[in-house]
Amino acid sequence: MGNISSNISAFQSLHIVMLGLDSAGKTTVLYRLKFNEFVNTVPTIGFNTEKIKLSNGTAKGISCHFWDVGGQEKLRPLWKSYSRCTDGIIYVVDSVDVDRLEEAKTELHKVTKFAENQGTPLLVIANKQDLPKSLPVTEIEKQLALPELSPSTTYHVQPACAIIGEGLTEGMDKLYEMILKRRKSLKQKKK
Ligand code: G3D
Ligand code: MG
Repeated sequence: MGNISSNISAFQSLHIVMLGLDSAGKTTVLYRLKFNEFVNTVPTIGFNTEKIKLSNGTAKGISCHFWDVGGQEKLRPLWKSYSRCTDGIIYVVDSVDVDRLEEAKTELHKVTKFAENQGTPLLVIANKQDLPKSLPVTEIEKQLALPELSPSTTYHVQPACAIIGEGLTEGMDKLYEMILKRRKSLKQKKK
C-alpha cells in the first residue's frame, strides 16, 4: 500500500504528550478524544494517561498513548521528563486567557529547547474558540512567537473547542502528518 498511513503499523502506538498551562483544556481534549463526548474535569494533580485509537479523519485507526501532564507551576518541572523523545507534542492554549499568554510562550519555548525534543512535531491547540473574546489563531501564533522556534520544530496551530470537539480531528490529522514526515526524513538521513 502506498499511502502514508502504511508507514505506521497497526500495533504501534504513537507516544504523545499534552502540555499547557493549567486550565487551558488539556484534560477536556484528552477525554473528548477518548469518549467522543464532553467530560467534566477536575484540576490534574500529576498526570492522566490514556491509550486511544483515533476514530476520525485520516489518522483514523491509529493508536496513540497520550500523557496529559498537569500544568500548574509546581508540576511544570515534570514536563521535561514526560516530553522526552515523544512522537509529538500537543500544546493547549486558552485563547481567552490573554494575561497568561506570555507565560504560556515562555513555557513552550523552554520545552521545545530541550535536547531530547529537537525536531519533535508540535500541535498548538488554540482552545476555547467558542468564547466571544477568543483570540484568532494568527494572534496566538504571534503571541507565542512560534516563528521564533527552532527551524527543526514543525508546528501547526489549530483553532478548537474541546467541549464540543470542534477542530480536534483536523488537529490530530495535522500532527499525524507531521509525525510521518519526520519519520520519513529521519529514515532517509539514516540511509
Ligand atoms: P487543564 O487540563 O488544561 O487544566 P481542563 O484544563 O481540561 O481541566 O479545563 C479547564 C476548564 O476549561 C474546565 O472548566 C473546562 O470545561 C473548560 N474548557 C475546556 N475546553 C473548553 C472549551 O473549548 N471552551 C470552553 N468554553 N471551556 C473549555 P471548569 O469550569 O470545570 O473549570
Ligand atoms: Mg488537566
